[in-house]
Amino acid sequence: MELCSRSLMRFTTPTILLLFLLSCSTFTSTEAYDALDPNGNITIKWDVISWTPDGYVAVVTIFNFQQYRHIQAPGWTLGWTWAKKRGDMEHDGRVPKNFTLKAPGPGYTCGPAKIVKPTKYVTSDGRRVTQAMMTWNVTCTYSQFLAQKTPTCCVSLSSFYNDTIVPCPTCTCGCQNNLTQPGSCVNPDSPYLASVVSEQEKRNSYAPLVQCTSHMCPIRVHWHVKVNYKDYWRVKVTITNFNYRMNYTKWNLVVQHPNFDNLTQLFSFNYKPLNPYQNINDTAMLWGVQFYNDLLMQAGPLGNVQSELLFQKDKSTFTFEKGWGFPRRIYFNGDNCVMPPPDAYPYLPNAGLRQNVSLLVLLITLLTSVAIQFVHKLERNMKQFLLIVIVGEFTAILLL
Ligand SMILES: *[C@@H]1O[C@H](CO)[C@@H](O)[C@H](O)[C@H]1NC(C)=O
Ligand SMILES: *[C@@H]1O[C@H](CO)[C@@H](O)[C@H](O)[C@H]1NC(C)=O
Ligand SMILES: *[C@@H]1O[C@H](CO)[C@@H](O)[C@H](O)[C@H]1NC(C)=O
Ligand SMILES: *[C@@H]1O[C@H](CO)[C@@H](O)[C@H](O)[C@H]1NC(C)=O
Ligand SMILES: *[C@@H]1O[C@H](CO)[C@@H](O)[C@H](O)[C@H]1NC(C)=O
Ligand SMILES: *[C@@H]1O[C@H](CO)[C@@H](O)[C@H](O)[C@H]1NC(C)=O
Ligand SMILES: *[C@@H]1O[C@H](CO)[C@@H](O)[C@H](O)[C@H]1NC(C)=O
Ligand SMILES: *[C@@H]1O[C@H](CO)[C@@H](O)[C@H](O)[C@H]1NC(C)=O
Ligand SMILES: CC(=O)N[C@H]1CO[C@H](CO)[C@@H](O)[C@@H]1O
Repeated sequence: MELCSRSLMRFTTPTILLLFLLSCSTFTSTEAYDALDPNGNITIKWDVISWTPDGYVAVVTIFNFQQYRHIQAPGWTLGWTWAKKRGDMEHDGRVPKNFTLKAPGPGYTCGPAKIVKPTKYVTSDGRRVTQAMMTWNVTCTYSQFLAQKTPTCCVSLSSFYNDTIVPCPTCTCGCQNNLTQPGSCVNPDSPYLASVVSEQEKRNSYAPLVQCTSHMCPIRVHWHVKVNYKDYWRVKVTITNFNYRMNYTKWNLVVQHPNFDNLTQLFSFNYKPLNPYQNINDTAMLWGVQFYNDLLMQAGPLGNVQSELLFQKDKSTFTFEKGWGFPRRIYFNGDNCVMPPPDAYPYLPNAGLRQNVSLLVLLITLLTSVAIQFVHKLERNMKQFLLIVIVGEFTAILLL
């Protein structure tokens, strides 16, 4: 990802020169254990490349091996302490220890520096291979629990088969509280909106300034089950930014749903299946199309991006019952989005009455589906007309 700076040079003590490289293994993933990215970690490689009379020169490379957790503005910081001089180092080299990685906030835990096989370098002409004098590896893993972050993202749900729109749970990311924290959120129609936002910008903090909502989250992901076809079904996903202080560049969404093994088409987002467990393809990473919607603009009329997903039904597993059509898990930029409680999901009308399928019901279903397929090809205003006619005919048949 682009959020990696190429190389950073830093002098720490006068005796040790460190050259920083941040390796961005493409668009690549962590909680200390994240079920969707079990091998995700950040690895710091510390290569001593030459000895100097009073110390050494080292190249420090940071590899982000996480599938979907990238480093956001204002960037990362790496800290460490020096171990006491050790007799087993031939030179007066100093061993770094107790690494702390902020990327940018807390959340990462780094293990000890381990001496590993020295890195080999191929010279630029490709003819010689040199090798580091010494190499240490440090592995850092992320834990959302450790980050002690309040949620930053929530999910709302709706469907074509039920009018109910299930909103994000109230107070997911905070509560509106005019008494103790006036100004904790902004009303979009406030005449002072512009001045509040620019005031906050001057303070130069990265704390979100959110639009007043019942959930108070900077990000909401809405999943709408839009259409049911014979062999396919269609979902519309909308990501809305409620934060007036953040343009999310290179955002990403991780979605877990069992039908991702048969995703047929995806509009206006990029897609990559994540296979944490080889043979289960139920998780996907979605991200924006460059120059089109890879930038999720700050709160306001432009602060949203959307896509439609077309899934092929697997007749043995597909159902709209029991909320099957809704996602199991959603992450925005690596952070878990809070879902509404399962018992609030929109459900199929008359779900309780379905056991008694009479011949009449079968007949109605058959005729309606024939009618609807036919009508699909016609204009919208024609549709109502035609449906009425067919229902009329149907009534006639019944009366006969
Ligand atoms: C760190 O991630 C890489 C790539 O996924 C993996 O090969 C390596 O084993 C991981 N390291 C640890 C200590 O988990
Ligand atoms: C490691 O660093 C942290 C924070 O800088 C400090 O609280 C802790 O005591 C250090 N641990 C060791 C073993 O030096
Ligand atoms: C040390 O880290 C680098 C970069 O991830 C990796 O290529 C190397 O295999 C690691 N060494 C060991 C012994 O894990
Ligand atoms: C907070 O204050 C604003 C304006 O003063 C008002 O419009 C809004 O309804 C208040 N919200 C709550 C939860 O009291
Ligand atoms: C977001 O981008 C727009 C257009 O580039 C810019 O006007 C606005 O100031 C940016 N907002 C933030 C919070 O960076
Ligand atoms: C999972 O997805 C990968 C990559 O698209 C594909 O190669 C593999 O066959 C899929 N496996 C299953 C079980 O769908
Ligand atoms: C739609 O789903 C809600 C639950 O979210 C339920 O209370 C309501 O009765 C359902 N509507 C119909 C028409 O079944
Ligand atoms: C469905 O049929 C069962 C018996 O076959 C009956 O007890 C039940 O009341 C019926 N339910 C409805 C909604 O008609
Ligand atoms: C209906 C359908 O196409 N099902 C396929 C979904 O994907 C799995 C795994 O790729 C296939 O085995 C199914 O046949």
